[in-house]
Amino acid sequence: MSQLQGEIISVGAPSSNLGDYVETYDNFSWEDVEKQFSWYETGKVNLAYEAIDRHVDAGKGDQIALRFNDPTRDETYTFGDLQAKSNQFANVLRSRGISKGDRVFVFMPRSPELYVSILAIIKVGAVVGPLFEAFMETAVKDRLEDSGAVALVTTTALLPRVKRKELPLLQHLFLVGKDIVPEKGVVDYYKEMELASPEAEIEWVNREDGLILHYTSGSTGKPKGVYHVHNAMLQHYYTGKVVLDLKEGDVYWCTADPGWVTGTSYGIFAPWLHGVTNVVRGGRFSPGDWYETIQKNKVSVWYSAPTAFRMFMGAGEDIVKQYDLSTLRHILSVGEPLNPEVVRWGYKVYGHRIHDTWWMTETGGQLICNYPSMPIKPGSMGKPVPGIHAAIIDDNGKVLPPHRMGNLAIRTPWPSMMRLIWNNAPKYEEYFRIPGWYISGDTAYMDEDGYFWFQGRIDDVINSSGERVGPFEVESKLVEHPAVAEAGVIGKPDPTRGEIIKAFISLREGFAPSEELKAEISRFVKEGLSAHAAPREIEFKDRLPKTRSGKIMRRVLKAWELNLPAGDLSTIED
Ligand code: 6R9
Repeated sequence: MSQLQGEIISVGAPSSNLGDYVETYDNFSWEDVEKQFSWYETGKVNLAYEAIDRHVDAGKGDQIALRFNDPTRDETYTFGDLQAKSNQFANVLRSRGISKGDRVFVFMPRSPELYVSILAIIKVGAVVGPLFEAFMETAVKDRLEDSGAVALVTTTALLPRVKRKELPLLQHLFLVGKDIVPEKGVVDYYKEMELASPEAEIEWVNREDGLILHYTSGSTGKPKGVYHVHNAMLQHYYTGKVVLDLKEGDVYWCTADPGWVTGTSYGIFAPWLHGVTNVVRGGRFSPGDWYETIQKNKVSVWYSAPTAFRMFMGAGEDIVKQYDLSTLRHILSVGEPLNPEVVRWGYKVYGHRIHDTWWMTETGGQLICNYPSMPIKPGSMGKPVPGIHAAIIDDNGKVLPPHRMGNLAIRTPWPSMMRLIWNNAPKYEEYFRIPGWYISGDTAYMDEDGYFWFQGRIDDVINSSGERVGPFEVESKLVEHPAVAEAGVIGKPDPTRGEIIKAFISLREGFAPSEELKAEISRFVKEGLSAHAAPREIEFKDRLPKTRSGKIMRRVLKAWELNLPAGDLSTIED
């Protein structure tokens, strides 16, 4: 495990909002962060006001808030435009009786209308529920039903996936599209927007009032509704400052869809709380189109995911040279372990360190990060951000010393901590079963310098002949092999060893599966990491099962292996 340590990339932090790297944050206080918000003086709280209207009131109405590109649209909106449009839609919502506390869902591909809708829902004090556009019938129904949603904003194309007859509480459908047939409960989005006034009162709320409900899958059971409140804006703002390093004039691009928490906390809230230009790109991943997005929009801060960076790595260096990426200042990653190989490759090819960040839907915002002012140890998630206290604890709540693997836990509370699992108090309490701590469900260890190293989900850790093996470490090693594009590693039950390590591998362009290659890859891990970490079995696959946020679904691999049902697949890529 320790072979990754000691390797540090520490250059390249010329400027950072956190100042020079500091070891302690004795002076940190959330109250200082509160002072950044207008409600600190006025007492009037609403995240949408802080994200949009406040900038207009401060004379920045003409600055560009949103640059939207997809294969069919290329549009720019100022903060003034977003203020007017979100006011218009707020008025449309109110005309149908939508008010504070109602759950209103959005179900559409990335588009300016999606961002306007989310802002408007928040403006009227309702709780927004984002659904990923690729959800099919059951996934949509489960979430609308569980949350008791009263309204849904969707497109004519996605409408067939909404089983209205089975959802008695769903009274209003706001439809984005052409030729909408008038019908009870159906509102033509474009038509009503044209008629609506661009002026609207904001619903002032309390900091503890509902903001957003994100459904996320656990290892078992149906997806859970993770409920966040307006107070989360403290975390969004603060991490936007010290982790994303956002500054006046930045052009920021977060590649996540708002159906996932990264696409809202960091695809909407953090950048707009800072008043920077937010780039949104619709459509599918392709290395050329994505580099083109950076070049065309002059992106300076880029937040993406390991799966994308691995695909860029697979696409090679030559394509990078065809684009001007010189505007980039800061690159970040989230969602799954960022392999050291990818950090090294990014540093070589982009000239920037890719900064890993760790957090979860439940945490609402970034907690453990490589912030720009600190030296990076490739493979580590970094250190807790100021204001956050993280530790490795055992199942009884005892804090473990450095290098001992255990539960990654966070001292409660922090501003963006989830406040509820909708309709499921027992599930919520499970996370807080050890008094004073939030138990993440991830395992990790901390090194002597206070850096955290991700090991796996509790249920993914492999025990082979009494040796604990974190699948991430094996996967990281595997993708360093020139033939390996992606790898997923599971523990396969074995009568003598408890479990053996089995790797599912997709190969890079130009490599063909063979027994020789299997042996060579296994030897590569044995020689590069350790004998007990080397896969005893390898299976080549054209593609690996992934969630739409890019995580390799080890539990699906495990189900394939054991011939078991794969469980809830509502978040699988396709
Ligand atoms: C933001 C987000 C959360 C789970 C989390 C962990 C994994 C996220 C990671 C990471 C290793 C990182 N995860 N960031 N693992 N290194 N930097 O991804 O939320 O979709 O709820 O997933 O993702 O296992 O517990 P979410």
